[in-house]
Amino acid sequence: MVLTTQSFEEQLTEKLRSLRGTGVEEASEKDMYYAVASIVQEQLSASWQDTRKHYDKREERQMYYISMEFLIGRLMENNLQNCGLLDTCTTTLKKLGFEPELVYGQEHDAGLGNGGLGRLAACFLDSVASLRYAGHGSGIRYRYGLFEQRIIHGNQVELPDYWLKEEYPWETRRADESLTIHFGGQVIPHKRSDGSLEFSYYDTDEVQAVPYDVPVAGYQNDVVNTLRLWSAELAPENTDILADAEGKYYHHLDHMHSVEQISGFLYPDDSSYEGKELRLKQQYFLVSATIQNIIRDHKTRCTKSLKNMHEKTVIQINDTHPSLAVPELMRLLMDEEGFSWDDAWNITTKTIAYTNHTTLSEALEKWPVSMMENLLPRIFMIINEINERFCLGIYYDKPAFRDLIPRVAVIADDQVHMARLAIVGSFSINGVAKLHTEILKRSEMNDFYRIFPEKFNNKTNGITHRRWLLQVNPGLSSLITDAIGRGWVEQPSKLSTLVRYSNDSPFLDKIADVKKENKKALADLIRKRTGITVNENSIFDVQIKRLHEYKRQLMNIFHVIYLYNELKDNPMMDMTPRTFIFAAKAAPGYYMAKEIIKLIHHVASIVNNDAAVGDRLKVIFLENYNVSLAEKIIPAAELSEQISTASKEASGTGNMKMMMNGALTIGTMDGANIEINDFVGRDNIFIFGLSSEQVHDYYANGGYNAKDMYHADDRIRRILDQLYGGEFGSQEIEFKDIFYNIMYNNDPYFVLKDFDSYIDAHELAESRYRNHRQWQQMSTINIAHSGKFSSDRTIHEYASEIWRLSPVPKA
Ligand code: T68
Repeated sequence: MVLTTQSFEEQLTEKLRSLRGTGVEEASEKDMYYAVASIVQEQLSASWQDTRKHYDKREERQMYYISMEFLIGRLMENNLQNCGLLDTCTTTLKKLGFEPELVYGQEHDAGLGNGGLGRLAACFLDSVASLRYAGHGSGIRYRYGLFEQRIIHGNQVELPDYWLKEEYPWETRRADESLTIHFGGQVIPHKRSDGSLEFSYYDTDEVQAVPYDVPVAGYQNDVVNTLRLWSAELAPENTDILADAEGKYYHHLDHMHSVEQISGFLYPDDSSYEGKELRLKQQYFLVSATIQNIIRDHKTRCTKSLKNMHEKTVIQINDTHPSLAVPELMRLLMDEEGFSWDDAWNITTKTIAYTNHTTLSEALEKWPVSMMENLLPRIFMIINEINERFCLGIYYDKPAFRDLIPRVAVIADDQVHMARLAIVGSFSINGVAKLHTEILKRSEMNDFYRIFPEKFNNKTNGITHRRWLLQVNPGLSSLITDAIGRGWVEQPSKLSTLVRYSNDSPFLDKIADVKKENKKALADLIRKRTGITVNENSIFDVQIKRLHEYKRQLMNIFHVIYLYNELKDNPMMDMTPRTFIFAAKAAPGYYMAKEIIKLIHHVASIVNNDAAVGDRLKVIFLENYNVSLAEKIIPAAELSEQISTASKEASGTGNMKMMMNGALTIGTMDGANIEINDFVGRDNIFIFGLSSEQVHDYYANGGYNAKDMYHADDRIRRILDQLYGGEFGSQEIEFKDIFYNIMYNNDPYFVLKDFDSYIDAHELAESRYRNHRQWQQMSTINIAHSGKFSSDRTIHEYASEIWRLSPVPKA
């Protein structure tokens, strides 16, 4: 039911009174926020129930997306938009004297993810619902999300992100659907009458998994799917166990205190794994709760028997973090449902599909056998058997591959290799961009590719254009709609018709006006948050993403130092003013990343305060990067820095978001940049640097000689000397570890090697920028081709090629 402005206002007044005990006049923005949220939640709830009932009745296949991270950010505007109330609400709030942005801004970001992988999961949920697919998200309701970043004297300081401090209006606790998860204990085998074995468990520690459901509304289509977030609680029957726990008093006390830690916090590493037992507990907790839930769902909507489970269900695991889904499904099918190994294996390997997000070796998860055995004894037995059968299978059935066995064994060197477990136990393995999938096939997973070529496929990432264009950039969205109609909102491929406007002067002028407005808004935000006034006519050059050496924020700041040096040497230099905007969190234990943050701040403090430079060069670091901040920066970006060492960035998704908002990419031939380049053409992107093959060859031959580069290139030598002992160092701060890493660790990410071509690419970008019309044309062409990077396209591909799902017809 669509609400009119009048009835919306009436409902608001009523909600303020009943929920917050206040009237419009005295209401705070927070009161208003909760009142609006309650209206929206009510609007969604009928469709939510209908969707659930509709799915429960349907025997058709359903998809479950298991992910340790869902970086959903704020939901208010998204939900308002998807139920068609955004304009009504915004108008009403204004009429009542409220600033809508301030009201929506009351929502604390749900930061239940680190970066790209978690945000991808959130974009996928939006597309799945909007395209009417029966898909569910399953994750953990961490009490603390990704840490809040503060910068103190240039140093990153981490504060806990207690996002649930105030009531979260979108979730519904469903204690009646709680499930029990078992850890530790003993496994006892028993012989059945037919001689086969069955297993029972004793002395396990029990944890309740309590689901909290968050609605995922499709775009104005009455579909409301569910993101189910599991919270760990002590099982009620366990609370008085201390009395009769002979000799186990301290064990139980310990257990009682540790249970809630399982969903306590999100691990803040986005590119390396930490072998902490608590992380393994989190993984098993999520997987066991999800798979038990799936089995329960199957029994409700299909048959009591799970024989046909693989026909009715598909499970996508987001990276290897949920790989225990393989042995857990085996366990439940065998131990609880009475299936034989072979039948259970047949079902499992036809149900699970795995997405890989990285080739970085430090991110490959491995768990010590002893840890797995103690924490999950039955699961470990099953993994052992999976491994034995897999290795024996190769030995006898594929003798040509016998020599691969030590490299593909699921258990090797006393560790369980999670990627190998995921590959062996699934029917599909996909990379997240063309190049990434090729690298998996050709090198990182080549052994497996030779054994199971049919399992490998590519699904290039995407982003939801409804959040990342329609919602965050209303100016550009209405300009597009005025030009080509509203069809692009439901069919983003239609954005390509914008190409026609790339020679249309009035349109190009409007594109420029919208960008100008967005830059002004960002400049205001920068002024509010940092006190720095930036030149609104400067090029807004943006690099926003997690801080990692491979992403090369260091190369970006070196370029800033280079420009600064140029300006100092030649004060009359004709240069288009630039504002370099950074935002990035470093993993708390990642020393080099934190040094780079410190360097960016140090350079900023010198450059921004040099009167000789004035407003021709500014360096801005916005702290606490999260989804909401990205939403403010991206519409104002003009140059999008996607400068990873080629082969290292699996895909990237910020590249897509900025392109969709009219920024031009300066980037390496890495990840999805390659596909962006293919679509927009070389004239509409600034490509530089080594190719992935060249990088690969250098690594194979021990790298290149960074010291030679230092001696050969005056610009580089000057910058490095300035860091260590020179004017960018000081008594207290010297960036000697950055210096040493480049000089004596041979510049592992090729910052110096790519520097010259990076400068050239920037010079080309600057010269293009000077020709305003040409820049707007390039920008328009980028927007026009960005429809291919909508997650709708990605989800269609997953649905037709992996999940074999069709959209659910209207009820
Ligand atoms: C990112 N990976 C890729 N990982 O780096 C990026 N890792 O290229 C890609 O676009 C994106 O995934 C989506 O496919 C991550 O974000 C993590 O966040 C992560 C978290 C925990 C452990 C390991």
